[in-house]
Amino acid sequence: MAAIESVLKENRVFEPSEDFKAHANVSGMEGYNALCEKANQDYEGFWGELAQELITWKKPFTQVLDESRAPFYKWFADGVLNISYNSIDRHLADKANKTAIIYEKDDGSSENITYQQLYERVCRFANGLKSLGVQKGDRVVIYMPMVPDAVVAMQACARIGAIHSVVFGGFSSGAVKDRVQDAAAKVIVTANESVRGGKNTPLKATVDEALKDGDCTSVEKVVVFKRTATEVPFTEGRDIWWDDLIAGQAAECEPEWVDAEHPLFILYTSGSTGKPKGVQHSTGGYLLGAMVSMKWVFDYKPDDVYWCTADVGWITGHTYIAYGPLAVGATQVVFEGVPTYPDAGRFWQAIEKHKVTTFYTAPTAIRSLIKLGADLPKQYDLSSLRLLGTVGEPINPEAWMWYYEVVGGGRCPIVDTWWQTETGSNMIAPLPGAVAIKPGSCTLPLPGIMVDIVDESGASVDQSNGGFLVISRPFPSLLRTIWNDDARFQATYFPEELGGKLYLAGDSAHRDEKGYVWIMGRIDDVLNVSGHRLGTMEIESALVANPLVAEAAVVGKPHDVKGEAVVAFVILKGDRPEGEDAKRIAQELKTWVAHEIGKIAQPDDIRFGDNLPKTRSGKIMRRLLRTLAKGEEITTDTSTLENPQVLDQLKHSV
Ligand code: 6R9
Repeated sequence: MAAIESVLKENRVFEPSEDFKAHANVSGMEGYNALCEKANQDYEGFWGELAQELITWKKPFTQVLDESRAPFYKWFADGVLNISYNSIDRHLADKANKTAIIYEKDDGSSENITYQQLYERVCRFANGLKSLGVQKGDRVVIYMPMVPDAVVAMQACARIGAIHSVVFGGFSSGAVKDRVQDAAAKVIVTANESVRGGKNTPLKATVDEALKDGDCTSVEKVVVFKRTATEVPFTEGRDIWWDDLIAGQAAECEPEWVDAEHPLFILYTSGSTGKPKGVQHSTGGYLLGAMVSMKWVFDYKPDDVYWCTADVGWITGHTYIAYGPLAVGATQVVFEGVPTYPDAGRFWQAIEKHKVTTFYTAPTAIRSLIKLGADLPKQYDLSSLRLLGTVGEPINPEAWMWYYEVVGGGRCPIVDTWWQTETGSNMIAPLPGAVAIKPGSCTLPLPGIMVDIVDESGASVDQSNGGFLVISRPFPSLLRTIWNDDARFQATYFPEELGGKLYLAGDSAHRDEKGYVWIMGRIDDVLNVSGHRLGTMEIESALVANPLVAEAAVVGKPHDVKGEAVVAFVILKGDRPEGEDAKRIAQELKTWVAHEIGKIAQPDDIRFGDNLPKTRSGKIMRRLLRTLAKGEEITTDTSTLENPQVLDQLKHSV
């Protein structure tokens, strides 16, 4: 609770500077309030006008919002568009030679790609996909390193109306297999290897492993991008090199015009129960959310050099790399490497080199860079920066102040953006030329986003009381459903208990006297490790899938860099191991989880007991496990426990 308490006591306020305000896309609270007022008075008119202004439609829409099948909302449903056309083609008339992507490679070299070149690369690859038989509505899994070609692959899918499902390159073969099967993907796009931090990691081999049992019957082709010179085994008839696929393909490809509601992509994310959910996004509403936030939150200007450090495997990399910046015609950095290679000055060095104006990263990266080199930013010229952003988890005020003063020189507003895979784009974040910022608060909702904080019955709580964060009106970039699971979509996000009409975000929050939102944490069993969402259930299922394990419970404990670390309480089928045995098995289980899900899910701390603390009715007392994980004494009553003696065993990490 330490971080949260310090957040609660935070009372520093930073007003936008006159200079920033004067040039901002939304200027002053007058500007912000006017937009909110408009949204309040004519909600559909507000969104409809923005959609007309920002998106190029092949055929304009006549209806803004269709609520007839709530909560399966439709936006701009009879409008027809293509998001790749909106991201690239429409810029060619006046920006063909503008740099779209600055590819900052792992080794420190870089390469610029203009909008014209991006257009040709996307068209060639789109034609290549078509030549493999990929059609509108087919699913394509993209399992790629952070190279511009990952963006090319996503844009190419969008261009031909195929639905992409990007799987983060750090996920294991098990995760790839689950996602391929759930979406019944026809094609997988991967690379022989990724290059990060000077190290090569196989990707194609992981895909081979995911496909080796023959359970992924939907997959017809695997396209392999050659990132390194390393040869990889090919399966005859199935695998094809990217370069061979595009050889001879035309550099033009007529976009597939789709309805606004046509699914653009599926992105899997963790929930409290079961397997990861395939969050399904639309084309038109999603694009509008991405563009509006580029304009309002990132205050996009044509001469900006924008850099979002996320991986395209996460929603931030979708909205704020693959689509948003391109849709507004920005120049952006696409970074292949890691923040600490060759040293912890890498971000600052690249900001200096490319004269970055807008920099968007995660609190966990900031914390680790403070730890490794709080003085390093001073060695670089960061005067090009004008705006900073964070996303993924609450930022502690100490890290916020360092970011503000040392990186931003006290000159750059910080946009702390609260949103989710499901919301598609920023929901709560300061408009930097309008809203004064406070360290640790994501401040106020974007105009048109109706945020509330409610109790268990769905009633608004009094100001200053904590509660569930909800969004009370549908908005364009909201997920449309969970892939193949409408019932789970409805039950998870629009629960009957809250009346069935409120979008339940899964976070708790409270508001201060100015209405500023302070996120307190998840209300479900979802951990936030280095800004990545992990379901405790997923890790538990991975552990019990190991032949040695009888039962497992996973909780989070505070970690000064990662935010939260994974602690696993494990009961083996045999005797409780001790000494060297325990160490060996703990290591084995860590490796196992890395293999089942990916390294990011690997427990930091494993503890063995004869049993888990359970109530007499057999419920695991997670509250006690969380206390033990933190290394705190249990002071509450444990008399309802069936087996209090196990608490002592579970105190000790291996
Ligand atoms: C974009 C993204 C969503 C969860 C969300 C919340 C946490 C994200 C935050 C934040 C506090 C912020 N979260 N941004 N908490 N302040 N600015 O991260 O999507 O991976 O789906 O995670 O992350 O708990 O519910 P996703």
